[in-house]
Amino acid sequence: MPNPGPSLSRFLIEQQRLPGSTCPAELRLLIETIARACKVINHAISKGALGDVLGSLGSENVQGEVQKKLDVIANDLLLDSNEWGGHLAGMASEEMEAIHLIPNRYPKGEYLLLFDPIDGSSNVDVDLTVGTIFSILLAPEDSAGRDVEERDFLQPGRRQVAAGYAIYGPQTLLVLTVGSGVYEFTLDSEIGSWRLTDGPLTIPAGNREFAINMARRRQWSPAITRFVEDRLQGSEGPLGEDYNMRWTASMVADVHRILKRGGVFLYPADHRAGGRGKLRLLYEANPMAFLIEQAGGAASDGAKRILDAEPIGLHQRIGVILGDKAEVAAASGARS
Ligand code: P6P
Repeated sequence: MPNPGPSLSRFLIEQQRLPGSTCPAELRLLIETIARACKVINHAISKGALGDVLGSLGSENVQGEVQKKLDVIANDLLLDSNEWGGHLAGMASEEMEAIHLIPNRYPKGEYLLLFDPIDGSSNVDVDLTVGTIFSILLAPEDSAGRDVEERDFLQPGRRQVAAGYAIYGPQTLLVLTVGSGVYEFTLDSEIGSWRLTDGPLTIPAGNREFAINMARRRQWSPAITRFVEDRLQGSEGPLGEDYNMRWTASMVADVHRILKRGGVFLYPADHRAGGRGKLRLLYEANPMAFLIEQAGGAASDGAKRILDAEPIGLHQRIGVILGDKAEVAAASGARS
């Protein structure tokens, strides 16, 4: 990889020119708009206390979670940046109960954008890595000529045309797929340009690292309990090898680590919350599952492929096990 590699725009234009391209011009322009918004979000995060962006608003979002100032700042930035471009028929966000329609003063497009504006936002106040997750769908053909409705967003993840995340850590990165592999761009903040720095990414196999919140152990299924116990026993147990554990409380950070060095992430459905788990299907699990599968990994809810899950609600939750194929299979009940 030449360092620095091509800019995001040049990369996407070259993808657009490929025979059988999965990145038409309208999608390229939409992704460039999202990437520009993520640069502004990155700037807001980096100011921290100097920018009066830390702390909570005292309100709760539709998830019943305390809203951080940056949740709302990032949400509004993504809405304002994307609603005028003419690429979208509508948007949906973790921070908004209902979908967001494109104002009539702007042209409408054929795509639907779903996002978690700041994933892991509780980490911001303690200067830990957070991210923005996004998923892009095509609006159903029968929505042409009418306002889109929530039901138009309820598409299985296999219908995504693009997905990605920005990760605001020691570097600021954009990781993206349009269905032809996963590519990483690093923000050159001196010139404000995303530059290709890695890709196509392939999850390294055999990395013995698992990511799970051990504090929820009493709510796990027997299969998950056995999977984790086997790894905790390490070289003294049935696997005969030691494992390491990581938990960042930021899905973007855990998924990025897995894309770059392997391992497995688990936020399984547990006995609370009706057994559906914590993570949201449409704007967390689906985009991450698309990226992981494009990088040669697997993503399951513990029983079936996440990308085949048929959504029944905009904010529905789902169990998530993703990363190294063999580890996902083992956690989904197949004894490793
Ligand atoms: P817990 C952040 O709130 C998030 O949605 C994911 O980014 C993260 O993986 C998970 O929840 C952390 O959950 O229960 O460990 O705080």
